[in-house]
Amino acid sequence: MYLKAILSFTIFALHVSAKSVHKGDSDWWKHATFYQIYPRSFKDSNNDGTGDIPGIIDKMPHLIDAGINGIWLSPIYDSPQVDQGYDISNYYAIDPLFGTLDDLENLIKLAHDHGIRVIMDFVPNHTSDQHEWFKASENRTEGYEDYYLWADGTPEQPPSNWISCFGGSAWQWSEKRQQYYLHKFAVQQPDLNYRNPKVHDEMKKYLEYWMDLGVDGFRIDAVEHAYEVKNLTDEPRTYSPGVGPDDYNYLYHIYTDNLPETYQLVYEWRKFIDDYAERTGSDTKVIMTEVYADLNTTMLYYGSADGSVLGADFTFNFFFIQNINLNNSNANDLDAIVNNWLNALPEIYTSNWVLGNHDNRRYPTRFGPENKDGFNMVASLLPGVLVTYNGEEFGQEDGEVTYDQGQDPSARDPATFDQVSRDFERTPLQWDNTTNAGFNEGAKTWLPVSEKYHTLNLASQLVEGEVSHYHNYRALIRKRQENPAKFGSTTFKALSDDTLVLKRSYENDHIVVAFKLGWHNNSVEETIAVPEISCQNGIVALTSVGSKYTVG
Ligand SMILES: *[C@@H]1O[C@H](CO)[C@@H](O)[C@H](O)[C@H]1NC(C)=O
Ligand SMILES: *[C@@H]1O[C@H](CO)[C@@H](O)[C@H](O)[C@H]1NC(C)=O
Ligand SMILES: *[C@@H]1O[C@H](CO)[C@@H](O)[C@H](O)[C@H]1NC(C)=O
Ligand SMILES: *[C@@H]1O[C@H](CO)[C@@H](O)[C@H](O)[C@H]1NC(C)=O
Ligand SMILES: *[C@@H]1O[C@H](CO)[C@@H](O)[C@H](O)[C@H]1NC(C)=O
Ligand SMILES: *[C@@H]1O[C@H](CO)[C@@H](O)[C@H](O)[C@H]1NC(C)=O
Ligand SMILES: CC(=O)N[C@H]1CO[C@H](CO)[C@@H](O)[C@@H]1O
Repeated sequence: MYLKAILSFTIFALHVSAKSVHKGDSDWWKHATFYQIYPRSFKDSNNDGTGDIPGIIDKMPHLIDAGINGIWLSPIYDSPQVDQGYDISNYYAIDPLFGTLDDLENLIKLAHDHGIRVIMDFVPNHTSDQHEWFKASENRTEGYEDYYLWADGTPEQPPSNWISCFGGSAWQWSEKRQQYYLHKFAVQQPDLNYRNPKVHDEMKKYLEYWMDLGVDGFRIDAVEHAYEVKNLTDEPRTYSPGVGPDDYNYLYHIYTDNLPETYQLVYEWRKFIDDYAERTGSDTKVIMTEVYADLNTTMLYYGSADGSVLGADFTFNFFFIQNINLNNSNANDLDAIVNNWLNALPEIYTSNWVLGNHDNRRYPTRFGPENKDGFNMVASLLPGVLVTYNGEEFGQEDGEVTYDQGQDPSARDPATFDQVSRDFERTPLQWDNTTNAGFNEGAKTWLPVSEKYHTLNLASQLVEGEVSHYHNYRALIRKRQENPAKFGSTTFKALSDDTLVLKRSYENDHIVVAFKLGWHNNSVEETIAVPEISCQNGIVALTSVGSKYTVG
């Protein structure tokens, strides 16, 4: 069968149904959809300008309706909020900005009542400088001396040339201790010393505390930064054009990033968490790791290929984020990214697909708004786990933020604010077209609400019978639970520079996605053979917004 004249930006999924029973069931998380909530921006229940845990509780009906299986909460722990909660001053307390421990317990209970799991962010790479451990360590209080990475130097000459991810030297002089401490991020975020066994014990205590409270797993933040070489050797220069000596990319991070000890640490945590689950008879507690690295390095965080050593249940697949962009990519690039990943992943492990998060521009901005539905179809119907960043389900786009309104500590230079700032993808969720997009009751919001909310909001996409990004997302989440999506074989390939096909097959049951990309804003019609659609009785199950096809 030929698909004739697929109009530009037309995407549709074809589904042929034939009832069949699958054999054996897998772990709950292996086909799950995890939904990342950025709590500051999700829903502000007390009108103080910042989202909070009661706000998440208010929006539980939406999460249930969407059909997601788990929420992952970006950090809500006690924090001076220098880096929006990634600078933790107490791992055992909830920041009052977000609510109380009772609120969190209520959220966990409510979520569990609806079959939704709760994943907490685990931020092991550093603490806040306001943490008691740091105060004690700086003071050389007995037992705490080596909780952080301290090194000698003079106020003029730091121990090495290492650079912080936020720019400038990664070393900060402490008058009090008369030594330098390492900070891979902000000055207020001293790095913990993982060569100290006491730090390992502290982290296990922390994991256990939250598992006792009922959380279903952890997303481990920035784990690649946990270790650096003992001898503190200078890193070599990259000699990249236009990159200054304060810029993180001035150096190759061969001595501070993704050291072999880092995988060992993940393997150690995995064992600890698995042992806990076994001891308490609970379901698998899932571990997801955040690592920006090449494909081979990324795979090492899963564990060994034969499964004799296990690491994360999955480590985020950031290749859509790292390797695809609107201006320079085409269907062949997508084909390569997906197939390279699937080929590199040892068979025993579970794949995962990520389009965006709180650290990268929203995907409609990176891939073009015409491709919103197409990418959701591909990401949700490829095998394995789907991770959705809040707002992606209805196609929220980047907000508009000026330098003066910016909150991101990594974007301190007005000249590079637009390239560096992560504020654009963090503006409040656009729930409806009322005041402040329904995020709160009108108080000034921590980041401005995008002006796009008048037309781009969830409520406008709930109209029964209309094709919308949200209706498509919701349908896809359900389709993910059908046999071809769960257990089927996978074909994903470029048919031309602008067209792709994804086919999942399980016995006589097939799901086919035909995707015409809108990369180049090209509205030329293309006639193309799609041999993957060979069945006689296929029906159009979903169409993208703007498609000329109709369901049925
Ligand atoms: C600092 O060190 C002194 C002397 O060891 C000790 O008495 C004091 O309690 C310490 N302060 C903190 C904050 O640990
Ligand atoms: C420092 O340690 C690293 C890793 O062990 C090693 O590759 C490097 O050569 C050492 N540098 C010096 C100057 O000893
Ligand atoms: C990645 O691993 C594969 C298989 O072990 C190997 O063939 C390939 O050269 C590696 N790629 C890089 C960039 O190291
Ligand atoms: C893509 O190209 C346009 C036009 O040349 C340019 O304005 C825009 O900044 C580019 N976007 C990216 C992400 O490079
Ligand atoms: C606001 O949204 C509601 C429901 O989504 C819609 O009925 C109404 O027309 C919208 N108003 C404006 C001014 O867009
Ligand atoms: C696509 O190109 C047309 C004609 O050049 C232009 O009017 C339209 O705004 C463009 N659309 C996008 C999404 O860039
Ligand atoms: C990769 C990365 O930068 N991850 C996080 C590690 O911690 C910093 C500082 O708190 C966060 O900003 C990052 O998001």
